[in-house]
Amino acid sequence: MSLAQDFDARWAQLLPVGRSSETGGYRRYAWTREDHTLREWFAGECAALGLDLTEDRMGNQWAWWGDPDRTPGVVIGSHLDSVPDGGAFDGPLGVVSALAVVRELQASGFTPRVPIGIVNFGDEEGARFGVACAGSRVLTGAMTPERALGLTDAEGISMAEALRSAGRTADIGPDPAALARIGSFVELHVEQGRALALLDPETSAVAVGTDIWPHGRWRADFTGRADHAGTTALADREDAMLEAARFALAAREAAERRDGEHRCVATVGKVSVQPGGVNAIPSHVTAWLDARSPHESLVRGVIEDLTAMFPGALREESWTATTRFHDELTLRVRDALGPETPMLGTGAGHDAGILAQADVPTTMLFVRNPSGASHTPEEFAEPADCHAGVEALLTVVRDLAS
Ligand code: HGY
Ligand code: MN
Ligand code: MN
Ligand code: MN
Repeated sequence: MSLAQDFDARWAQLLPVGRSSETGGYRRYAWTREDHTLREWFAGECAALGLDLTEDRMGNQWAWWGDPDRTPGVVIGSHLDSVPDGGAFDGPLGVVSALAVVRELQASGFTPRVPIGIVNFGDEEGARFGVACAGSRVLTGAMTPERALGLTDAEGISMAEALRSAGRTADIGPDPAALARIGSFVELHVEQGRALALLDPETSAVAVGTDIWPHGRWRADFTGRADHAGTTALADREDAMLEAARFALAAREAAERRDGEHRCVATVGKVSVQPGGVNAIPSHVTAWLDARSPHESLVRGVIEDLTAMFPGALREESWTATTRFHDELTLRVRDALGPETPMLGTGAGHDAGILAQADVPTTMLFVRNPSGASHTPEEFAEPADCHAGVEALLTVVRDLAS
């Protein structure tokens, strides 16, 4: 079986899991039934390749070809969870490619100089508990276990409870031993903006990552007073939604003031309204803000503006500083793929960024996405470009593990 055929066969296996028949999008949240199915699938595929499967203290899955005690090794992989109504590629493309690469290396009789690992990071999107890259943040110590366990989902279920319901222990924590096994990490990922889509279609379908924009998530709480939507005069209302609406507009304007050549974006993509009745005046609204820019000072400026306008409302949920991938590794990967390979920074967050922050030599490969869209079912990569991505990953792993 060719590398492309093997990739296609694995890809097809994943497509039905957590897919909405209405939108074609995916809902694969941490520690749910879908997540369990995906973790079992990953474990099964790794077992079939004869890999040694372990979990770190946060439940991230690691599969090693070669003796894990002879590490540090070369690690590839990504995540299998999704945002609400996400696309098929964000995450799974990297995991499926990694499995196909290892099978190809085995079939071709390659003898790795160091062990090769495949990782499936848990809870990358933070779709359920609000903090993105929760798996890698706890692994590296960027988020404390106490904080992670206390995060709650939309139903008020804490991560601690979710772990227990999934039949797991809540004894999570940083895992320096698991981290020390990673000599280098290369995460292959679908491109999530217009950058590669804007390249000439004749040029490379694959780019090498250079950096991740600083980005963060904040939560803003607005309190009003519940009352009857029909009988309460407008003048007599304390409607929490109005403040939340002003907040969303103010966030947009604060980003716009800083946007331009230097790019700055802010998004209120999630709100929760209490009591949540069509005929009740909102007594409480929580709005979540995501803000990013290539320049930390611009994001900080947005937050300062909003803090001044809405005193006491804002609370930081997560912050990731500017991340530059490992220069030497990035250049080596680029050289392995050819000097014409484009280099690309990204406004999207990744587990690779969290590992880079923890001083693990890390870089990324991006596969062209002609829609430029992501976190929506419109996200797309041509099969030929996916195959080019797997080939590129194969080339890189051969180089790094020889
Ligand atoms: O939100 C993000 O940037 C992501 O894709 N995890
Ligand atoms: Mn994503
Ligand atoms: Mn992703
Ligand atoms: Mn009534």
